[in-house]
Amino acid sequence: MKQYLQLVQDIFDNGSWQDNRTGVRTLSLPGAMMKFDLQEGFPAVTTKKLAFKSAIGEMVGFLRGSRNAAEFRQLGCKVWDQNANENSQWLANPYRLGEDDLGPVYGVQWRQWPAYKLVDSRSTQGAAQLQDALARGYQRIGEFSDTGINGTPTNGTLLYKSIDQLRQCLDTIMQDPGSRRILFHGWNWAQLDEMALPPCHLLYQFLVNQSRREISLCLYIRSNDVGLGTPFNLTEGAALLHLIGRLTGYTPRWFTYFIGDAHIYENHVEMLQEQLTRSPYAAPQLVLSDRIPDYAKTGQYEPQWLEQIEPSDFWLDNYQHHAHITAPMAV
Ligand code: DHF
Ligand code: TMP
Repeated sequence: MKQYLQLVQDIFDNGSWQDNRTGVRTLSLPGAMMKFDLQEGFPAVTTKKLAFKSAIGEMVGFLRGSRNAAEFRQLGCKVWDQNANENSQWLANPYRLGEDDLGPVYGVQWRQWPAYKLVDSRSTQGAAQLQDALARGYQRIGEFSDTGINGTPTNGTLLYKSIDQLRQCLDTIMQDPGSRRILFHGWNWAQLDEMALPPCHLLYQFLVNQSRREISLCLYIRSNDVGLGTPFNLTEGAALLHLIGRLTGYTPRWFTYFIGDAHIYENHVEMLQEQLTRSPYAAPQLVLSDRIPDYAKTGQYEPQWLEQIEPSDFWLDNYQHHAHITAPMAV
């Protein structure tokens, strides 16, 4: 994986030292991008042993809407334990539901984004709006009033429903593949204060090429720990694109990975310098279990597989890698 090593080198060459909430300094670079052709192979890091099963377990937890480190552990992924149970600020957060809770992180937002709708009392169409919203699954909560930035009062009837963003993306890929609006988002302002960690990978956009029968993904990560986080996030994004492609009948093609703050923690410098001395191996291939229906073969759209997927449905073929190395995670 040349691009990963190039990113590491770029941060060493052009990054600057920054302080942050964890107390472990980082060498940081504002803005970075990597772009992978998944037809050329799977973007697994080869200059160390990738904890592939752990990364896939994390992704499966997201698909199931998990918010609890114990559920991730059951899926073979221990990486959330520290964020759930070892950060004193989070331990003191009144929204924390107890041992192992993470708050409404990734999966909750992906599958159950809490959405509110206000039927403005000034609207002459209030009754029609209310009826329309109720018909689309919103529940009426009560009356509401607020004062906006310019002192204009807003009041009316408040409605609520949870939105399965990921399912909506799949449905749109099936129904309107030319859409440029097939995306899901994790940055929910209303709930950032209820989370153990605000989302790092937060915007996923799918792009369909109908004539080539290909699907691509653009992923935006606001903050990326290049030593530990990036190898996982690359694995998860690429595996998700393979899965969505399988369920909707498209071949996974371009995976474009954008980073806001790309950083190397001070205590990861040695691990990454060691990786720069190693030559990357050819990319492996991702294999998805035959259990997962291929829409291109069956013609049956079965989105319920998003919840039925297991970590054992994914494996890497021809994964050649250098020796295992790791480093501590900054909490
Ligand atoms: N905090 C920080 N500071 N960096 C992160 O990357 C991060 N990632 C989180 C939660 N909080 C975070 C979730 N993802 C590891 C990998 C991904 C991850 C968290 C931790 C990690 O420690 N990886 C080790 C061990 C993996 C294993 O054996 O399961 C590695 O060597 O890859
Ligand atoms: P921050 O919220 O202060 O940016 O800290 C989050 C840290 O976790 C930061 O180093 C980025 C890292 N991270 C990833 O790189 N990838 C991930 O998937 C997660 C959850 C965190």
